[in-house]
Amino acid sequence: MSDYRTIDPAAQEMLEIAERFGISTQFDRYKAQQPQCKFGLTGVCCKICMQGPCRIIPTKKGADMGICGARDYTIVSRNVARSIAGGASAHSDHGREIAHTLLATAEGKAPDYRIKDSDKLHKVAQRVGIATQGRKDVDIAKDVAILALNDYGKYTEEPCVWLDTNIDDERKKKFKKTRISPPAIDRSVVQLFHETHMGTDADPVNIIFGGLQAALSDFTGMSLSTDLSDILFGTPEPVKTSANLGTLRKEYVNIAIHGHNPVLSEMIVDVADELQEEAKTAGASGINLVGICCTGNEVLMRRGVPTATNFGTQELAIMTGVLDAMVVDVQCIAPGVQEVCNCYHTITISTIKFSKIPGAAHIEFTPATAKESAREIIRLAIANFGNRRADLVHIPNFKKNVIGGFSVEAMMDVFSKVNASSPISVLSDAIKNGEIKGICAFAGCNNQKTVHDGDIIKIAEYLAKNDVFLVSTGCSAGAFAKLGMMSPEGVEKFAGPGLKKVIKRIQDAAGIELPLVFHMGSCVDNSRIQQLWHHLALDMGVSVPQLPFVASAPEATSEKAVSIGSWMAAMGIPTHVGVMPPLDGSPLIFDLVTEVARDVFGGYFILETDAEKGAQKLLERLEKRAWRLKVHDKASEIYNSSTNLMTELMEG
Ligand code: NFS
Ligand code: SF4
Repeated sequence: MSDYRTIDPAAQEMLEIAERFGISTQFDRYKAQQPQCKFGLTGVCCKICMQGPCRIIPTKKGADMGICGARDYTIVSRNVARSIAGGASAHSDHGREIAHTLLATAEGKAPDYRIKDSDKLHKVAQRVGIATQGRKDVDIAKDVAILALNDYGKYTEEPCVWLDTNIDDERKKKFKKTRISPPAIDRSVVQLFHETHMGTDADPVNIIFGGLQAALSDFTGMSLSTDLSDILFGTPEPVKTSANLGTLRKEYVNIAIHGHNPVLSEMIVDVADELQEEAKTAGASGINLVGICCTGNEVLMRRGVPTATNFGTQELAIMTGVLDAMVVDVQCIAPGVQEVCNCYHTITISTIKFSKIPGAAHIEFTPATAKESAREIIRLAIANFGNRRADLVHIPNFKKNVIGGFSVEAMMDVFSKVNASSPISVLSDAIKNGEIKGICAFAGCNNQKTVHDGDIIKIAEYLAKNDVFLVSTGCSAGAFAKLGMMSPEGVEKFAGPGLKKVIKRIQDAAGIELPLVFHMGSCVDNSRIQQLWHHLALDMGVSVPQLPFVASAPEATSEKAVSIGSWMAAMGIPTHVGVMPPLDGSPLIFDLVTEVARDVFGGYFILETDAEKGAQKLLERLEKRAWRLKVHDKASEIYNSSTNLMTELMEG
């Protein structure tokens, strides 16, 4: 096959098998959907009321408006805003589940969970203003959980705690002035659906600001999700593991955990340890767990579980013929996995009341009966081991070393070996002395509109060569892990001289091997990336829009990616998206998010589908911001002026 639509060699191998057996995957169905509807692609299709769908045709008299009179800019902004609401719902509902689990744990109603990271509990409590002195962990945890749940539905107007305690004063003022600080997570999502209902808001700028308010509530939900997950399951520390389909093992009962919420996957990991003997009785050598998508990232970060693959290639894991169960919870589970299961012995097991797939087995999972359900799930996988068909077994002999587990705490711990009094200065000093040009965070998904994993790797290679420090989350992190860029070999192969020097310096001082791309977790852990830039900005004495820090989602796909990108831009980060979002049907909205946003927030979108150009633009932004920092440092030295006054006018 010459027209590979992935650069992952293991996936290429499996796609050949799919072709040989005539098994339909996302790759085939993308082709089958062509040509995709241009109205939808550019965002000018409206079907929010039953008079629709209305499509904007600028050249046709009368069709330049919807039936109700909505213009292209109203329709495009409404559609984008509704995507943000979808993303914010998914992330924040995931966070809510964790908060409820923490509360139940503190109240003794979830006996299988415990507070694993007391240190983080105390730090979070102090940050959000909950007393810790002389109090028991369970009491503190209860207060923290209730305060977090309060961010979802409080009736007062003060800012959400998990937003307010994570940003600097400059951003607080900015969000207040632009009126996008969410009153509460749920309320901002509901309000946005109201705002974008037929015949409510027609003002595109107003709608986009409503969208940004929901995007900040998305941030609020994910930041509390990360905090409370760390409290319950431990804050990630550097860990060695491996990635790609070669992590599946023929002699073992292979179970893939796929989806998002560690409330389920942590229990599966615990119980798998317990049930190793039962697997042996069934004739296997033991149980081999692998992760897919963000659950993969969660259990890689905390437990060192290998990653099998990411979003675009999830179905291919089943085609190895050795996957005895795919356990899923919520989000990013392609229903197509069940189609592939129909051709193999693999059972997909759904676990959440509101997330089922026709044809899949369902074993309900609740925090109150966590281990019991986890045992039942794993036993189903063990029982299925004997149903394998030897003639269908094919495991690509491809896996890469991974060093992951870089929470901000872990990173600072490692950096502290270079600079004990101010670990974060390891990065700010390297920026100031020009060894690195800045930092780029890779986030987001796989998207069939590009070559799977291709642009993620291409852009990272370009930036690494040009001395940009790289961090990553989500399915981008999956790509780096699978293809060897989260390893010391990646540093040797791809880092420019300055970046190599910095990584080596840290590595030598800390006495541990370091990767080229630092794995910071799942998509909700983009909150860790925010923490990194927040600390860096404080350390450098500037506000976020002056910081040489950019983000890139070369293969953005989900609504969650839209909401993450939106809060990143609102926080002051130039954010590259490598797939055209459905908004170029309105030149006004296109300008708003790529240009006007820069003047208002300092952050904005770089919409560029050509990877090489995207990479160049990201580097340019970093160089420009780094240069401005130097100019302003020099000027403040000469004139002894205060810093922020100078740079107030130099954002973006
Ligand atoms: Ni993020 Fe995770 Fe992957 Fe995209 Fe989906 S798994 S939350 S949305 S596809 S990166
Ligand atoms: Fe058409 Fe207006 Fe209804 Fe949208 S809201 S479908 S533009 S009539």
